[in-house]
Amino acid sequence: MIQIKVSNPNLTSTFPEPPQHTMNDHAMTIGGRAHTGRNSFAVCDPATGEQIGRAPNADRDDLDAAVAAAKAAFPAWSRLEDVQRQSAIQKVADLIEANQEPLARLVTQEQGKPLGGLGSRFEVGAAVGWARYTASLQLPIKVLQDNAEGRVELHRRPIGVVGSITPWNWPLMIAIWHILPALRAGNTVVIKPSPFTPLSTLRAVQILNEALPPGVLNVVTSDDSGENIGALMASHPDIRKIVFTGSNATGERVMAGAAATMKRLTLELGGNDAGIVLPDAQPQAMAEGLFWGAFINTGQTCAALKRLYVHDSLFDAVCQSLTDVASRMTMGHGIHEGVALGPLTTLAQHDKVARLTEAGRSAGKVLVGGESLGGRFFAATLIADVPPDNPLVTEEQFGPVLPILRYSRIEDAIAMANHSDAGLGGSVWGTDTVRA
Ligand code: TXE
Repeated sequence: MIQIKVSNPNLTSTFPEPPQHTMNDHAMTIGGRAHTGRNSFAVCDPATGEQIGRAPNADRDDLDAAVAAAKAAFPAWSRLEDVQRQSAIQKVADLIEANQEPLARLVTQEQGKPLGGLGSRFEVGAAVGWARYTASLQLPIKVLQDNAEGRVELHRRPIGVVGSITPWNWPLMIAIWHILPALRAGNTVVIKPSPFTPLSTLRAVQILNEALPPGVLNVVTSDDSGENIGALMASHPDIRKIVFTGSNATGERVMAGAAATMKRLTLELGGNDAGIVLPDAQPQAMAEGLFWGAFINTGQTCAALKRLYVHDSLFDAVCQSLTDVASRMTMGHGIHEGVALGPLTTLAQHDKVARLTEAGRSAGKVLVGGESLGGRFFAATLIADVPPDNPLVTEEQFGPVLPILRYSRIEDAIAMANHSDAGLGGSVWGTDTVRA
């Protein structure tokens, strides 16, 4: 065990010895067959920086082969009876469930979240749940109008090849969110995971192919160092729709790239969710819920709580109870049981969190944490009385740092919460749920 003490005496972060990795090469799946590509790139464990495997570095030809395979598989897959696709997706859910533990370990190794708690076992379990839910969906013909003037029906039809581009924060669950609704509706898919977390997607697609006809689901991986495969997907003439989860800036590029081919788009981009604590809330009772709302996956979650507005009357009590919870959390290598918080997945993300923490510190009061613990580890940090126009409040920190702001009139809290051009969610905390 390596123990690291940071400036706050309450916060002791424990770094267990890193596990031994087995070096694996992972293949893409194109047309139901393993495909290694001409080159490969290293994938590293964010907790140690050490290489845990290599992924194929796809070029334009590999992408074209994957799209061609998906296009060729589309007619037969889209003509199947609906119940046949439902049963294939049920089988997919069974396969993910049967491989839950190895997939969870792969997610922890390449992404950093702990195995337990709200970590990678939770992520793979959620993927199983979403798969079963998607399989259960009915796609009935909907009658929109049926009267003397006429009858109008809504029919849902597949559109062809769907391209999926995923990020590194919840690589497996987001892959399942992208892939399965598209397949369920009769489309075929080419997925490209983030270069930081390609291994769990490569493995999951291999496994899913056991339940699917060849070409229905294909995967390409790239480290974006040569031709940008995501950008090529956005402009590809044989891809009819892109589903993308990632940053605003890349989302804009996907939209621009897709314009010439008039693709349909689903873009899930940055979030900056506000939480409002009402005067009738119970600080101690809600402290764990608030903490995990913000710090799940070390804060690297699209719809995590990213700024907290607390009523004056219980500001100090909320700060204290949140500090107590944060101080109890163990940070370390996620592969070890008992670790609650892992590292940031990328160095860029670590540096972004450090920059925004400095901005928050310059204007507010650090209650706990406030600094890097070395490598990609950053201490769970709470900063009180941060002004509303501080970058830590206005930008998406996407890390383990929560600014806490004070309000006295609820109208002001609502105005501050709404003063943002970002999504994605929000929360209100109190005991009177009708008032909340
Ligand atoms: O995302 P990118 P990054 C936010 C978060 C984070 C920031 C940057 O704030 O700090 O984004 O993360 C592929 N055309 N979120 O740099 O670049 C890329 O290979 C098409 C919030 O990792 O958006 C990867 O597969 N695709 C978000 C995917 O886009 C391109 C979750 C996402 O990478 C491309 C993740 C291009 N030109 C980050 N360039 C959330 N809210 O959930 C790269 N890609």
